[in-house]
Amino acid sequence: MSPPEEISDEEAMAAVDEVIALKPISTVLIVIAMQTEALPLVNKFQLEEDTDACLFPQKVPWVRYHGTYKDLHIDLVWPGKDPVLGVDNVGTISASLVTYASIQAFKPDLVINAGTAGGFKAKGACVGDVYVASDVAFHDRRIPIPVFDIYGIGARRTCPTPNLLKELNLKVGKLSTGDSLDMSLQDETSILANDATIKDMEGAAVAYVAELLSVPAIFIKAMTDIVDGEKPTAEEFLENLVMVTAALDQAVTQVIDFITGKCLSSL
Ligand code: FMC
Repeated sequence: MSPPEEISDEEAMAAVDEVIALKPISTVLIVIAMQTEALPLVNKFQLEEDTDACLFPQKVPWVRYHGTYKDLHIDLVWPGKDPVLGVDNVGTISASLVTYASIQAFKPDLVINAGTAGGFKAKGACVGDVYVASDVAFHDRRIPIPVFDIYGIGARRTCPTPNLLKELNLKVGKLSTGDSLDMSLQDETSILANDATIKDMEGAAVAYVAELLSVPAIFIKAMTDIVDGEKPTAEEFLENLVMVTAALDQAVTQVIDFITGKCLSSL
């Protein structure tokens, strides 16, 4: 009898990836930053708020909604509100923590980070547009030491979804993430270097955690404000938040409908 053929670790990993890519997606984790963005989706998918105290550490403000929609199990998580200030826990830190804890607890096949964002009109973005991010990177992690500089930017390609993009009428652009709603001159330089069309406060952080835990992730971002426009960002953001959330809600529903019954390799 001939000895079994040796395969390298890389070949074994590729074989595992192929099996995963061909497995139908059954569990999706939706990561959202703000309550205003989360609630329409909770209603649309008829999700229930979780009361199981053991899933997240005690006393954290994170909120999980869950349910089954067209055979797909959906967990939707939102990092809740600051217990003292009462505002949404936006930004990279809360997004990373809740993504990490949720992937560990719910073992999703796919992560969807959905939210509002700013867009650049110089790249063709308009208020109300919904984008799928092709790439993500950070714009406020400047480490001017060789190689650390590249680490700081943290550029990543997102999970490719050519069929989803063909089928749904969504725009595609690069996403740049930082922990500020406004934009300093240094941030602007980095955003230009990242070739970004979209600017948010969570995407690249969610991408980092998803990659760390080997879960594919996609990013759906609806434009509340035009970063290179005339209006002050905070004012424009607040003015459009509710209206743009409806566009986000519609796009996420289309994406979930598209995903249902498919495997990763056919997205
Ligand atoms: N810059 C950065 N973030 C945002 C933005 C902009 N012009 N418009 N909307 C956002 C998103 C962020 O990701 C936060 O979750 C929230 O809206 C603003 O605090």
